[in-house]
Amino acid sequence: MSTKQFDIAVIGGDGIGPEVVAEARKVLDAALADQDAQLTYTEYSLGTEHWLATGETLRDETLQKLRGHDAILFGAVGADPQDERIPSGLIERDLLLKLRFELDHSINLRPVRTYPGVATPLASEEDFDFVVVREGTEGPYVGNGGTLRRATPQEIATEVSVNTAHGVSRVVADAFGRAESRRGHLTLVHKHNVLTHAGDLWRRTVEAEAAKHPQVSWDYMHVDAATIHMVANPQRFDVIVTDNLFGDILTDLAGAVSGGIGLAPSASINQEASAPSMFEPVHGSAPDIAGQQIADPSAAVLSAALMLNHLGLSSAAARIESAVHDQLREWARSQTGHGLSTAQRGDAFVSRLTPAA
Ligand code: GGG
Repeated sequence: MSTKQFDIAVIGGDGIGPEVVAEARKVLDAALADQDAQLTYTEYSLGTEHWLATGETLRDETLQKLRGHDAILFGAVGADPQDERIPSGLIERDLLLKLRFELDHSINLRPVRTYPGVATPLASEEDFDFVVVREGTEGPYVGNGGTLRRATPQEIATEVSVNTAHGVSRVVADAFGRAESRRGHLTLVHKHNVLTHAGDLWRRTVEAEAAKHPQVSWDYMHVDAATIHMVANPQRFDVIVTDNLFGDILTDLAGAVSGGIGLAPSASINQEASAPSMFEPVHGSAPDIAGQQIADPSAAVLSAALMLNHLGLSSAAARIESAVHDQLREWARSQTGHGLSTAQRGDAFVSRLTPAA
């Protein structure tokens, strides 16, 4: 039996990113031990420290090297807001967003669910399970805008939201495909009553795609209404498709209502497989708790499971997901999870892994 080799780029990034990614690697290696698949890792030290040391965020040569990997395991980025040595948002834009744009991560996939035994802040204890398909390469995140008369009372700042027929149609097609293989319902979230130009394109695109998927029902929801439903009645969602900005904000809320942002995984997918896809927790770098070994690695570990699924290693992915779910349930039942370090949590997930069939 020949062993399948996968070449993984690892970017721990800033703050708690490297800490949670180390646990994801630990669980990946344990899940694949004695299996016919093996991951090799190349660490890329990118992020705030790298910028402070070199003045560079992501060199073209580094980007080229990253293109050669099978997947990227990513931690988190974002400098400490108190750190005046680094311009605000520089690393997010010039590293994370640049990677998503350059590697054409058109689909930012963010599964949201309740976890067995894990309390949510919601009044209802009913479970829910939906997926947000966030557009990943357009919207207001493209950096199209400018400032005139900066720092004067006459200052003008613009931030243009770019929505192309190509970009919108590919994410909408992906979302309908997912709805088809799930519970058959799609919700378009936008704000087309005021963002009329982009909203019109999104709505017409969904209508056109819906005609190809008669078995999928769909509805439309303004983003403000979606925030209410996500808190009051998240069970109504199956697949949400939305733009880059709305998806970013909604999935933080979704993480919070599902039991905490520390449990929320994500995948940034290149649909054509022309470049590696990237797998990262939804949470950011949390500089206030960095280096203390108190970050929850669950989201990074669940993102690693998404990566295995993407690489076709679905049974190992399922074993990791079950290990995390079982351990979260056990911590909730026994009330013993609170004082554990990041590494102890990773160890516990490893110990919960069932042997491969
Ligand atoms: N692990 C995700 C992360 O580092 N997030 C920081 C952030 O600012 N993200 C913006 C985005 O996901 O678009």
